[in-house]
Amino acid sequence: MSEGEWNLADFEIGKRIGEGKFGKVYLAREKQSGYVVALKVIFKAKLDKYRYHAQIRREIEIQRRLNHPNVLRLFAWFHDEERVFLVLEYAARGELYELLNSLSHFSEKRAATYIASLARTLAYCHEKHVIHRDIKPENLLLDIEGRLKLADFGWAVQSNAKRHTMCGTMDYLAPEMLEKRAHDHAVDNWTLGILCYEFLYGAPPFEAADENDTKRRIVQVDLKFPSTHCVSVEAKDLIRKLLVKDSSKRLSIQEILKHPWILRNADPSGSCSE
Ligand code: N15
Repeated sequence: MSEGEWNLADFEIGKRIGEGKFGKVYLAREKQSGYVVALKVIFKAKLDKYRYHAQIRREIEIQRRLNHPNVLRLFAWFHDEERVFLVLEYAARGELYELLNSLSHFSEKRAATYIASLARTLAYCHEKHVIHRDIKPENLLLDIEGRLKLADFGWAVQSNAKRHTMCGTMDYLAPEMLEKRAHDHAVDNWTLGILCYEFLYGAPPFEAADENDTKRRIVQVDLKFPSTHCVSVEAKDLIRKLLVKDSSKRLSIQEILKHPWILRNADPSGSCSE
């Protein structure tokens, strides 16, 4: 697909494959090339003017600046009177979240492979001064080869200074965001710890009956490793070194990639076939 002016008539629309905050996602095929994409349809009426301009435009700008094999591509966008259409990369194996649900939890090999590939992707984003801030299984997709694709930069920010704003889903939020303190790219490293735990145990570590309890558990770093799951000492070591309250003491991305658990378990190809 090349750059240019696109419109809805250029696409054959297939089944619905997703539903997000702002719109529905359909499988679609560009008629001339036969190229299969994910077409996201956002009704302008569902966005007030401020959000439309501020949020969507910002997301488009962020996505445009990122060109990495593990970042879901935004190929083009266009709009008509009522709708905005985003032409997105199609990830054939769908949501990581679904896979985690169906397997209950991942093997150490699979978990380490995803964590390593996320760490490399975040290193790239951070280099481009983008903090994702909303990494969670729902925002992770898998391509035809089982490689991870980071999608949805709905909460991402371009980081030139430390930020003070509050947003996102509780379970994945770092203490400094919950406490509305200044935060930087280390919030994404915290989230890697949360995800690593969730991949291995099937549920995030600070899950609780209500949001206040979750928040309390996060700010106290009330971390427990249930013995019902057989998780290696090295995996727990990595999780403990990421879920550290003081953001300056968390493992860096480079240290994650050199951690013995990653070196021992992660598949360098980034896809897991077991
Ligand atoms: C404003 C703009 C630049 C934001 C760009 N990012 C997004 O819109 C984030 N986003 C990505 N929102 C939805 C998607 C999305 C892309 C959702 C699902 C898919 C997608 N590509 N491929 C899929 C997909 N493939 C599937 C295969 C099987 C079952 C479900 C699937 N979903």
